[in-house]
This record gives sequence, C-alpha cells and structure tokens, in this order.
Amino acid sequence: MCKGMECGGLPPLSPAELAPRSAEASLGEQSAGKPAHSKMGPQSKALNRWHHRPAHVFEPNQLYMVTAGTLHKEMFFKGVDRLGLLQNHLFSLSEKFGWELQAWALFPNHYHFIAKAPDDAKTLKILVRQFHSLTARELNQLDDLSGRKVWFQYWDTCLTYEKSYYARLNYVMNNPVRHGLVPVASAYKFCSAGWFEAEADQGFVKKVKSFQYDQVKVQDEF
Ligand code: NI
Repeated sequence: MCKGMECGGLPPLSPAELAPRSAEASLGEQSAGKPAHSKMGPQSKALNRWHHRPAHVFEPNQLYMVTAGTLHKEMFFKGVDRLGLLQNHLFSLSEKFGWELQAWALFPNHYHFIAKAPDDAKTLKILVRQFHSLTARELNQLDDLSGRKVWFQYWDTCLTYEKSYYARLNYVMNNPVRHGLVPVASAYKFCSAGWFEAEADQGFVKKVKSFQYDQVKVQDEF
C-alpha cells in the first residue's frame, strides 16, 4: 500500500495522503554548460499529445497524484514555449520511467498530474527530481541565470479509493478553469482535458465529469 514513498523528512500536511517533499536535491539546477541565451529550439515545436489512451479501470494503490509549485510561486514558466518545455519533459520522463499519465495541468507556477505507477512506484521520486532539474536548467539557460532555484517542493498522493480517483481526475482536468485561465478546460493547451474528451469512451468522460471535486484536498493556492 503505497510503500516506499517516503516523506523526504518533512511533516505531512494532512492525514496520510499528503506528503510534501523536496525534489531538487542532488541533481541540482546548475547549468551543465554555458547558458544558451537563445529562444527555445525543437522543444517548443513538439507540443504533442500524450499517446496513451485514458485508463478506464481504477486500480487501487497504483495511481498517484502529484502537485508541485515553483519557489515563492513565481510565474517562471509563462508563455507557450516554457509551458511546452514543461509538457515535453513531463511526457518524455513519464514514458522513460513507465508512468502512464491519466491527467495533467501545467501552469507558469505549478502543476498537477495523475499517473499510473509501473511495478516499482519508487521511481516517482526520481521522475519528479529529473523533471524539476531538467526544466529548471533549461529555464535558467533561457534567462541566463545559472543555478537559480526554480522549484519549491512537491506533494504526492497515492489514490486508494475509486471515488477519490475520479474526483481528482475531474479536479485536474478542470484546473485551468479553476485558475481562471479559460472558460472551458479543453481550450487550455497544457491540460489533459481536450485529450481526455477526444480519446476516452464517452461513458467514461461522462462518469468522470459527474464527480464532485470541491472537497478534494489539493495544494492549489497558486
Ligand atoms: Ni492548480
């Protein structure tokens, strides 16, 4: 039951499921080479969709929700190129570690995603750490600010109940609306809502949309 997900030495924010942790640690955010003071290259072009289909079946103890925010909630990833950078790395690292994305919403100062774990859920920590270090490094190259700390911390929640899974799926898919960015979530490019509506069975879409999510406890004051 969600074993192996250790709480990076910080106290839980709320019972059991929310465990904050710092994800930057050893990989650091130092730029490896010279800062490339240039516009985004091929990254920005590849705003591809996640290619897996949405999952239909709830599997206890295999689904995780992750939320992370930037340091001081700064809007570091403003604009299509920078949000695209986040999305590209999220997609490729999920693939690399065998985590199947089910929902995501990426913003200039935070993100949420829900993913299904591979056999070894411990890789989540490495995935997030790499995600943060790669995106911070590229951002810092763009801004010519080598070594700047970009990410603050992240929280992951193992979803143990079916209802809480559906409610959180709905929560994440509607997050761009909650943050006042678009009237309809599918209009926001850096969220899974459009993909979900297009790829999932309509019955499943309807089901997820029917779940209330006002009571879902998520770090989301951004
Ligand atoms: Ni949010």
